[in-house]
Amino acid sequence: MAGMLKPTEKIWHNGAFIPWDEARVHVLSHVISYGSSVFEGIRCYSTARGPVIFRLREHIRRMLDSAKIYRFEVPYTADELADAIVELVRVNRMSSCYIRPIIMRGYGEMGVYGCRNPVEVFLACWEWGRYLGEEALAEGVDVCVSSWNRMAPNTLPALAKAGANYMNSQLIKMEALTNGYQEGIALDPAGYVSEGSGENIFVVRDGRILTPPLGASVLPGITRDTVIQLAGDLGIPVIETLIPREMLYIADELFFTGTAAEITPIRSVDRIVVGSGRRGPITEKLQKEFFAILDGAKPDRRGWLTPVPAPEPVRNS
Ligand code: PPE
Repeated sequence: MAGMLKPTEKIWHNGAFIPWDEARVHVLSHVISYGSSVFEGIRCYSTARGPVIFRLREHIRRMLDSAKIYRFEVPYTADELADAIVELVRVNRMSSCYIRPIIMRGYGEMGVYGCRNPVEVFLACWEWGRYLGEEALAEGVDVCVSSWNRMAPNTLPALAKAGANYMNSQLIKMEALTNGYQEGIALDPAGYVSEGSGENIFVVRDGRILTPPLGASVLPGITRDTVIQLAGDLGIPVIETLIPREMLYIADELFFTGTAAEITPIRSVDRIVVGSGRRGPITEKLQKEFFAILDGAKPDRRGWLTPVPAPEPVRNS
């Protein structure tokens, strides 16, 4: 995750491509004071047949769901946003990248209400490497249980991927890094396992996979859904159930899922070694299946990949 953001050429703003440096908002935009944004994180992978965007439709659907929860009126359809995102990757000539669509309430009135402020839509992309460090995918990460809980039901809606939720994520992440861990696992308000600051979590025990249900204040992760489907294909049972904290310590395997984190093994929790202390066999099997689909080695059985057409050739004059 370390390293400065490396600019790409263009950012899409309300229907037009503008230069990276011109994608600005006014400091008194509604979003700055009141956190009124919803966003997505999407990955585009490089394959022999060109770049492919992973589960684009599902990400756009979740963003429009987030917007609906917060009464944003978005002046673009899902298809328009999908086309714009494909075009974004194409015009920036990316072979692989991370895509960040953002919808926010802009500049206009002050005050909490916000519904009379303009809704601004930005689509940006850049190169983003391994989220939890270079070795994380193979070696696993060391994590803690956070002293911060996820949001209580009916406070900040967890099903919405809203910018404001990430103030809670920041508390979890800052505490974890301050204490020498790579990530924190938050519990829900009842004390059951919820999720990482930016990842869903899975527990493997006795050949079965457990993951917290949506009611445990988790983001409905698209990688979470992917892993549930892939485990089904591999004949590994998955149960969505409340998970007590101590199950983390006695798990055979633990792993995070997320667009940025992909499938990252967890090798210790609160300095208690998980299983063998290295990536477990079920985690590895799921990773292999996941990456085989992403790099085109295995067929895209469910239409998860959206191809990006080749960019215009660079003309020498
Ligand atoms: N929970 C949270 C809180 C979360 O932020 C993410 C994604 C997930 C679960 C996994 O969801 P999905 O990506 O759909 O599988 N976190 C994004 C933001 C990371 C960031 O630091 O920014 C991501 O992984 O892109």
